[in-house]
Amino acid sequence: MKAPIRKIIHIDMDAFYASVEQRDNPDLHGKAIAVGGSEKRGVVTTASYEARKFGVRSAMPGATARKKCPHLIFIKPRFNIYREVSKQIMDILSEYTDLVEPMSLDEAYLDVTENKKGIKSATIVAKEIKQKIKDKLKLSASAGISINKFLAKVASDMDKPDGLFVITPDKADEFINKLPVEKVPGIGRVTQSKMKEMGINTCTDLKKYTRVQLVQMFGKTGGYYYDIVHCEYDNPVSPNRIRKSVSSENTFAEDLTIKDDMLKEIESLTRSVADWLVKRNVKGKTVTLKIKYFDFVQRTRSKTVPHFTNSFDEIHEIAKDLFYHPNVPEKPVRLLGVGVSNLDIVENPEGEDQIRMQL
Ligand code: TTP
Ligand code: MG
Repeated sequence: MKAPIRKIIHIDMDAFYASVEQRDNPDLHGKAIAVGGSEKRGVVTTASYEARKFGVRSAMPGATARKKCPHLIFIKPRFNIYREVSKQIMDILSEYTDLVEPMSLDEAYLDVTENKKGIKSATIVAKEIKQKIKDKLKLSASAGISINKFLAKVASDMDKPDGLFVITPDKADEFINKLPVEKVPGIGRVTQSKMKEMGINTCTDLKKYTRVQLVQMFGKTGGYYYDIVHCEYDNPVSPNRIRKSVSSENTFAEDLTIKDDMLKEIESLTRSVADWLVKRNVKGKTVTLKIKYFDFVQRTRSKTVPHFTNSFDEIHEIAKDLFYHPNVPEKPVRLLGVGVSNLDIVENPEGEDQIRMQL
């Protein structure tokens, strides 16, 4: 018997940190605010929708944000509060199903094919959830509803803020065909520009390649691209997965032979790992550098520090130290990777215990 089509919901809070701040301080209602630092090295974690109108964005340096929006109000983040609110959100989701997979503080997947309330329509479940979040927490969420996690996530972003967007099974193919690659979760900026160079702009363009070709072109993630564009992606919603590490690695089109190029690469890999950690307010104790040489010989070396960190500078220093390890052979390098493990929280990854970011 064919398995029933799954009903997956992706919930993502609107301007999460900023909305919590506006909720808790009526003076901030309707105002352009940024959560984060305005000082020299400060970064915006997120901005209220009022501030986004001026071009203020997540990960933007505070000084740039101030220039774009001179009346912007900067608020210091209160991570403990966001964690608490996150727990309350996840509790609401758990009223409907135990198949809840939190992806970060403000985002989760639910499989409501079978649900605790016996509601047939996933759209009705999503509406109820949004209303509960509004009533109980005075916050707004966007929901995406579809047949797999990939489409549900894309859908939740279609109608933000306070959105509700459904991609029904019969419309899935048509939707995927039109989807530009920059909207596909997991296709980062570097891959996007690689795809653009190859004339791949939409998922229809990706469909022109076989699975084997995509794997040859993009490594293991090529298989994921194949699955999502052909609607064969069916990674289940998996509660209680523990994320043990985060890493970022890159295989080069041509082996690197110049030390400076390797160091530049290590810097950019460290940047994406540190960004990931900072975005989620997660820290780790162990930094690992992975090097694969042209002859496929692989070395990994790690260093553990006594305290938790997610500082780019600190992780970068350690990664460079590991690179300068006296026994590192001087041979052309085909792959470099930087990872951080021994994390201070339990998180739910997409897929394996170890998540690898796409560069
Ligand atoms: P997002 O869901 O990406 O953003 P958001 O909820 O603020 O806004 P949207 O309505 O577009 O969903 O991230 C959730 C929270 O994670 C966000 O409120 C703050 C934090 N965050 C960072 O700290 N750094 C970042 O670069 C991003 C993107 C988010
Ligand atoms: Mg959000």
